[in-house]
Amino acid sequence: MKRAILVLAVVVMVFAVSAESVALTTFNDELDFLNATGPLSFEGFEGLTANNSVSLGLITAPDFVVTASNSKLGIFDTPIGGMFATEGFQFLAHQSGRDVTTTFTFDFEINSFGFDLIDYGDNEIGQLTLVNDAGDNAVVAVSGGGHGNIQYFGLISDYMFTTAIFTNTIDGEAFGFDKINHGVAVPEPATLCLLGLGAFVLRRKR
Ligand SMILES: [Ca+2]
Ligand SMILES: [Ca+2]
Ligand SMILES: [Ca+2]
Repeated sequence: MKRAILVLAVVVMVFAVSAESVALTTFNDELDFLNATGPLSFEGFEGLTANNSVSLGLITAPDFVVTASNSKLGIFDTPIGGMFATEGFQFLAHQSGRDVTTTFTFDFEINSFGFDLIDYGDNEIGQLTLVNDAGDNAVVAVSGGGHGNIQYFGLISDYMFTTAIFTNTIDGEAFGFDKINHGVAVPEPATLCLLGLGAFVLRRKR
């Protein structure tokens, strides 16, 4: 009976810590993001076949697929229109447009997703937003960056998701992705500490 009460107490403590955090944490620095998540899977598009044309509706990477509502995706191994690889030689490009979506669908549930966004918003006024199937919403980038700009965006959700949908509001806007980090972030240190304390108390009581 005492043990059951202890378990309940630990669960309540962990829940109290979780309830304080927001549903979504975003990052604009890759190092900050990776420090928060711990090791993640990486995709830099180096193993995919470069078609050097924005003519594809579907791109398949080892852990995810990317689709576009206007079917203007491509894998490039050479810079084009201010877009270029930020790792290796290859990157994913999307010749987007107003209200066009770019969708990443992962093969496994994840809670962490980060990437370099290249040459977004150098055309006209607008923004790029993201929603996922955990119900999170975020503004990924707004216009104003110069030709060839690089912006980092990372998010850690409190919930697991498999789909992330980007919506762009700028006419004729092309942008690229590289250095995709994705996977499951390790629990926060405070939560780990409480779980460890709970296990310790239970062991002592046995
Ligand atoms: Ca690359
Ligand atoms: Ca450009
Ligand atoms: Ca652009």
